[in-house]
Amino acid sequence: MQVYLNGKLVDKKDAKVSVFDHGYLYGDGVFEGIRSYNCLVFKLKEHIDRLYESAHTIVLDIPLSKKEMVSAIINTLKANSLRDAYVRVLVSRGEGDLGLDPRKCKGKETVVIIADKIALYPKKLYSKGMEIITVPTVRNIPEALNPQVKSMNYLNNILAKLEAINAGYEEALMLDHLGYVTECTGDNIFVVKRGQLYTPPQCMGTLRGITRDTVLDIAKKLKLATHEHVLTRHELYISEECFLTGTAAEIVPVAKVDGRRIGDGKPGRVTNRILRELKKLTKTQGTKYKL
Ligand code: PXG
Repeated sequence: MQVYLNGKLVDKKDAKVSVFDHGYLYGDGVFEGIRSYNCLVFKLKEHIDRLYESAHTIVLDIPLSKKEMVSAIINTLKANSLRDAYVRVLVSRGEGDLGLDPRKCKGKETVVIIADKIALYPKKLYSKGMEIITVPTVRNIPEALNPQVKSMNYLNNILAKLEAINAGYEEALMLDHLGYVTECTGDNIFVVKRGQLYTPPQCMGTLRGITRDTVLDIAKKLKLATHEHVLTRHELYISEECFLTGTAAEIVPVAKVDGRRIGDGKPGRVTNRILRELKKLTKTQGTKYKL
């Protein structure tokens, strides 16, 4: 495997970063997870824009222009001869000293691009639906660490994931500090009620997922009404269908929330319809590259 590290493609065993990198010391950095399908990188511009927006908010200079970042991603995919891949782009503050002061890292930002085969949830989850559970750890509030910033500090999500796993579930539903639904640990959440789609607004402490936006676009194309609306767990429990969205997972049907069966407990008609449309898009849209 070839890994992009600060302008060079190096062998996986040589892809090493300093222990003094503030990404390692403090989780001080940003990242993106991107997918390619049959040599088409899906929503590449959107992912790059979000990466640079996250970096802007944490005052991190990415030492590549957006155009150079696109080339670096494509070159990493080519170097690994990957048609279908999951790409992880990471930009950290770089090497500093044992102190928080980010000025010490100025000009030493670390850029890493890893392209690998994609590991999805087990196939059975897609046909049977996932059971999720609300966890005690609340989603970071935007005033503290805004979930819109896809930072390298994912402890909030990891703590929630641990709580779900400890309870015997694959995925956690995270609420905000007022008890409203935000998202799962690496996926946005949707419900269907009377044939209409509902998802929490981005100001609720949810990441504005690129798959989420794609699903909203698909729904509009299918003439389904969409609402970015505050949701409580009650709205989830009484929904006809529920599903999660994310770049890695695509669309995962949810069969039960906190032990309450959703609809008839099977992937619903609207969910399947949207999934079919998403698959069509990933086959036909994207930034093309040649191996
Ligand atoms: N919410 C959160 C908190 C995320 O991290 C999504 C929603 C979905 O966004 P996109 O743009 O992908 O539709 C994400 C992103 C993993 C993993 O290993 C998943 C994400 C990020 C990092 C790791 O499952 N998903």
